[in-house]
Amino acid sequence: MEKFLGLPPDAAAHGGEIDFLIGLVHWLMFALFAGWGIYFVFALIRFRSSKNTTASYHGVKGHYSTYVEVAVIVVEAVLLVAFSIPIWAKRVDAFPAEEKSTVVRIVAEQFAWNVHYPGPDGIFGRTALELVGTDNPLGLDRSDPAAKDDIATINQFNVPVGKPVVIHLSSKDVIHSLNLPAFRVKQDAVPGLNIPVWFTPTKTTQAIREEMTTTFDVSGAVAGETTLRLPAVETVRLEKGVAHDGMILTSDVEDREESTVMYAGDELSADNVELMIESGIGEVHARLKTNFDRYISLADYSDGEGNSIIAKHESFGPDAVTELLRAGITEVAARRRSTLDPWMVMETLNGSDGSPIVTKGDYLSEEQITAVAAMGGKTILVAPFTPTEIACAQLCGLGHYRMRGYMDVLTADEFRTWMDEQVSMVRAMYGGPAGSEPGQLSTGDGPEEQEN
Ligand SMILES: [Cu+2]
Repeated sequence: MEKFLGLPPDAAAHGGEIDFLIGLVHWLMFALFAGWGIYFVFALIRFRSSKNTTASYHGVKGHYSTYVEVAVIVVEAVLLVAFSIPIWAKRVDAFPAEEKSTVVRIVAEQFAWNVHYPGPDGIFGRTALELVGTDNPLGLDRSDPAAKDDIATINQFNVPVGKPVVIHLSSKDVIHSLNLPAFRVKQDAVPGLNIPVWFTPTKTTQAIREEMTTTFDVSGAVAGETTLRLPAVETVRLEKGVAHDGMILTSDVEDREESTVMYAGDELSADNVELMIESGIGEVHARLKTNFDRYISLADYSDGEGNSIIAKHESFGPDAVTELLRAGITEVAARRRSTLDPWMVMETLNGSDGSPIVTKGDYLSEEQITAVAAMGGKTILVAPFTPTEIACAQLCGLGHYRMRGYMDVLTADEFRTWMDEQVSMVRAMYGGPAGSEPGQLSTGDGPEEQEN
């Protein structure tokens, strides 16, 4: 059942229990669904109107429905008492000793995850509200001796494998939710509360990638090469009350005083048309708002003066399309963008001269896909770049979708090396006499945000 549900890879010591329970709940739901479905069909046939011209006012006389209800309640009670409550109790009561764990504070904010490590002394430095600023999102007081070796990162959460992780979770603004799918952790972060959560990572992020390795179809990606015909620029006569749905302006529109009324890219909605007519504008240049976001260019295109509009392998944004049209370009060589999800290359492929075209650990780029296809390659082994990311599981604001942290489970050695680097960096800044400079920050080093 767990396989069938398509759960994310399980990389936590307690993950099996959670998955088992999820499986049980789904079996119960499946039984109820099937039972109700069968009864529904039975009722449709048994009580069809042609055989039952008058309604029965007596209803059910047998006791079967009561037995079934009792049975469902018993099954649910067993699920709750025998499985859910013991598993939950372990999560919230049986915390590991902090000396034997990786202890961090995670402070959520719109729209980032601030991670605070206590450093080698194991003591979290003092934080103060007055010190919170863009350079010091945790409000860490570096004049406190315990704070001098504290590490603060933004959207980068590194932990060693095989050792319990204890997170003290809080929030600076609204309710967020720390979601670590691969570690079966989901906990709301509530302003004013400090909520502890814990888990033990059993696999490194790289081991999860190895597990999730799959083949990327290079020849399929390249087979989608095509010529895109850009929508023609039309001259549109504006008439009061007439909207041109699906059309956008291709140049800024100015009134007689040369102040801009509308910008290129604005839509020809009824309101906008009316506004332009009121400003004395009779005609505009516009085009269909065809969207080529999902395509990448297969050539460099520039305008008459040689300024680049779009480079090979870049995505087409709406501005690029308008600029191409302005430069008189109506057709472009393109293919569908094939790397909507960030992939990590899992095998090194060498070209004919022996130098690598793609290297294990690379972020798979469109350039590399083209290069591998050019040397006759059909597939590349790839794995998800961020199989262990942190997602916010609360709709916490308009930038919610940006609230992603990169979590990396490292080997003990890799973690020590990373921690040593961070500590020496912080010591270099704060090791001397007490200073009041803001905290040293490292930000997430995951793949760059994809434009959509
Ligand atoms: Cu959030």
